[in-house]
Amino acid sequence: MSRLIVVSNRVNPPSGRGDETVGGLAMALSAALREYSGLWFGWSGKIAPEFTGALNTQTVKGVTVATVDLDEADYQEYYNGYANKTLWPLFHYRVDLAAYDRSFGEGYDRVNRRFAETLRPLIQPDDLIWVHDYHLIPLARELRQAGVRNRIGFFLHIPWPAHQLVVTLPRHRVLVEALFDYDLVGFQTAEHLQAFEGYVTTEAGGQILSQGRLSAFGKTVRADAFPIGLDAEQFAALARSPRAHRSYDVMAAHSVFRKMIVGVDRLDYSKGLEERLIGVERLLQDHPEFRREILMLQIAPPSRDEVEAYQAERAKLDALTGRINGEFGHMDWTPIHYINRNYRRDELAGIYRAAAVGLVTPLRDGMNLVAKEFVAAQDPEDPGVLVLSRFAGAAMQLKDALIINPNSPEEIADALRRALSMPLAERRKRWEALNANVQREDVTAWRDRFVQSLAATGPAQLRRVANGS
Ligand code: GDG
Repeated sequence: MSRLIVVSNRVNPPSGRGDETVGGLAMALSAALREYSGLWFGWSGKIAPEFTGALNTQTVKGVTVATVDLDEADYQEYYNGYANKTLWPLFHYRVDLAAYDRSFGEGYDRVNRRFAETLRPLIQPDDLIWVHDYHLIPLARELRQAGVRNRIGFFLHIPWPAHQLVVTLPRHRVLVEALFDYDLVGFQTAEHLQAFEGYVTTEAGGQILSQGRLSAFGKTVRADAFPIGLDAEQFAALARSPRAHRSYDVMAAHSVFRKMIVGVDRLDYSKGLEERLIGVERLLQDHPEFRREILMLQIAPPSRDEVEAYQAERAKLDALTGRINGEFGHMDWTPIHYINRNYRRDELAGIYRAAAVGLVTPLRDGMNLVAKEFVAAQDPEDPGVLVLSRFAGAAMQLKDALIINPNSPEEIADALRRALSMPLAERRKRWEALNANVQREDVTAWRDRFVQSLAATGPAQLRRVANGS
């Protein structure tokens, strides 16, 4: 009889109040943990004077959560360092921003070892363990060394890059070999899976076996694509909630006689925010008929603002917004509304619904849930149009969006022009196809497929609690 243990860098289960503010992933994982009577383990987000390994365990809305504090060196070397200054830029094709500092790699290994040591006593013999994201790639290796024989799966939320990029990482073989200590490795898209296979066959001298298995380093692992989805039905319901109505009304009143283009992103250089603004600028330059007719709302809550590259990105966006507004704005019209604030999820849903165009332009993105949220929030009678970068994992599924290359301001401007002028019948047809995909391939389907694939790598049966949801 198995339980499910989820491990992620940060742990953020629903609080019991105001679930509208909790992300879909947290909700979906919590639901899985309730269903499989499991445990969620990770960093508390707190920094202690020194690492003690003391566990803080509590049960929140039926989900048992166990967290551990890290120390300052862990935070700087593992989190700010190897995770956010080395792996994140490299895996998003920004070799120019990737920092290689020996202390970062040491901190990364140390925290993974500390996680393994702290988690080890909580594991029961047939628990399934599901590890999330680039912060924790070596966790299975550390658990195996501590004698853990359970089935362990890993899901990478961000892209797996082409092998030519992976090899720019010092000790890349060690990192990739660590993935072979899992039973199942999941990627967002077939493209990321193929890139991983490319590394295994060309760099590691490995082989692609049958049934999604790969062999290298004297080990085998199952690897597959599991595109993550949205809590789609819930999100569509959020878009009809009172708070969403209020934010919808505010935006509708604000953009009266104008069409709104919306962007929502963590302030991150991978999201193509500069390229997006330059695309809007190009629309205003090349198509003066849209001046005063549109309004771009960009919500960009700051993230990782201790990392220099994020500070630099913020400064560039401040300057770019000022330039475009200065050039095109009038006393009664400001083309770009750029806001570094976090909104509630239900407010976001209303904002998406009030927009004529959702503009999603990452230069690289594992999936991009904003694109799916925009679709789920639309009014079926009068849906907005999604303009989506081909470099978002979501573009593999959302083929009825207007797909663009975000490096081309002309392509963005052309797609915006087309979206802003699109007849209702075409908008509806495209939206229906997009929404069918978003609703069908939702977060529950994703999570069940992953957990079942992991369970299928071994003999134990998952125990579902009788009234689990
Ligand atoms: C990683 C991968 C992959 C944004 N602003 C606010 C807010 N958000 C929410 C969005 C959305 C989430 O943040 C962002 O999700 P994304 O998928 O777009 O991107 P990452 O944060 O980079 O996530 C990504 C994802 O993992 C899941 O696997 O898709 O590729 O990079 O849900 O709505 N939420 C609230 N207020 C805001 O102001 N409440």
